[in-house]
Amino acid sequence: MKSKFYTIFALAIGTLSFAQVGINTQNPQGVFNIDGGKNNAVTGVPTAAQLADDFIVTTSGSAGIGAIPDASAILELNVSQLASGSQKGFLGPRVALTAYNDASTIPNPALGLLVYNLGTQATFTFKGYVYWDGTQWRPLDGRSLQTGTISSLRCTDATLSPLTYTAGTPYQGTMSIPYSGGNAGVYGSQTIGPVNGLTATLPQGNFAQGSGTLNYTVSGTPTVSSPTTTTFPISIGGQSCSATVGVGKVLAPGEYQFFNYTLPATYVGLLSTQVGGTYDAILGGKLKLDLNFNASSNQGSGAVTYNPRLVNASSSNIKVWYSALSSVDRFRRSNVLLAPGGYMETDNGIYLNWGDNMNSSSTPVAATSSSDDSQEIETVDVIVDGIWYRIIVFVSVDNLNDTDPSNNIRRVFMTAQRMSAY
Ligand SMILES: [Ca+2]
Ligand SMILES: [Ca+2]
Ligand SMILES: [Ca+2]
Repeated sequence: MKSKFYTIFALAIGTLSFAQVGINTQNPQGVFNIDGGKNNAVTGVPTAAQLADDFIVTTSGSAGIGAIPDASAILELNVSQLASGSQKGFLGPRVALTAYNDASTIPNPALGLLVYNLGTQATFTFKGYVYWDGTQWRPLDGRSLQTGTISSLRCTDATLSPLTYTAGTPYQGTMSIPYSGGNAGVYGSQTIGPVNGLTATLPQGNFAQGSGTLNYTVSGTPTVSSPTTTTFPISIGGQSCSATVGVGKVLAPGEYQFFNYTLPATYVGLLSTQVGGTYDAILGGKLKLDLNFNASSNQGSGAVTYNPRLVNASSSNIKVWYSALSSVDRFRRSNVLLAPGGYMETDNGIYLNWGDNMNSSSTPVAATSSSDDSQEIETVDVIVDGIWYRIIVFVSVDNLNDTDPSNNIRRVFMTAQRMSAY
């Protein structure tokens, strides 16, 4: 009774004398101060720790809980003085909105109104804080939560990076599929496959407003090797198509591709065997460009040491026409139906040797003859299933500027250009 009397007395005094009201305190801060813990200093400004259980309203109408509100804040909530294990959070209104643009569950929401959406309505399952932007509820990152739609999905332009995979070797890459006509709306996560041991996944996200690209993560251990393709059925944003990837690089009309390799000058065998699983000289997923080294190129001159070879790298027959012009010879065939794995050589052998200089001595020449049959280049025009490519093959032996033949290397340059639109 006694303490109540004093409190009421103090309150009355406060009200009369200073137009300030204190509850549980004779030393109110601001115009209204509840000292929940009744622990504030009787005079002076209470410490931050003493204010931890206070509710204060200032003369400007700002409110502070756990603190005298900062001058810049209309409302300050401060839990910094509460011990770890006893701290608290801000709990906003929790509602179950029915749609991204629901303006009736909360009638006429004010611009910037903030609520926590429970996501319990089947028509609007997003869980989290959302604010009203005047026309729709958006999460704090500002994206739209309307159902995402697109007007076209272009699987024909799907790309895979890295371009190729090898059976039995774990693969991780990205399949990109462009689209247009996006409404900036949201789409759910997807998992497609596995197809040929590969699974495509897409985390939930938002379409762009207009054109954009979907980036699926592709991972797994493939059961097939490129250029054998993998086809993922894609359905998103109201559009569906089949994305076929894994064929390898497909040149656009006019586009060049450079293939560069180095290998020992003494190696005998196929270039692709020497390079191994990263060998990528494959055109249109069908025609592998290979070189068959039949002898060491560590010779002076006059020896044929390799032959270019066109290989069917696909699992179906391919039809091939070619005409080859080397700097020594010329060859051609038409209407060749190559079986899967089958090959056709484009010359009777290409001169490749170390040539003039520096295997027993390093002597600059002032003048020399024009030819010694140590170097040759071949251009192959080839049509594969109706697409014309031009391939230029240039292999050199580099003696690395010393007189030791054992370190000599071959440098392989192959350039392929697609010469036709179809
Ligand atoms: Ca207090
Ligand atoms: Ca020849
Ligand atoms: Ca050398």
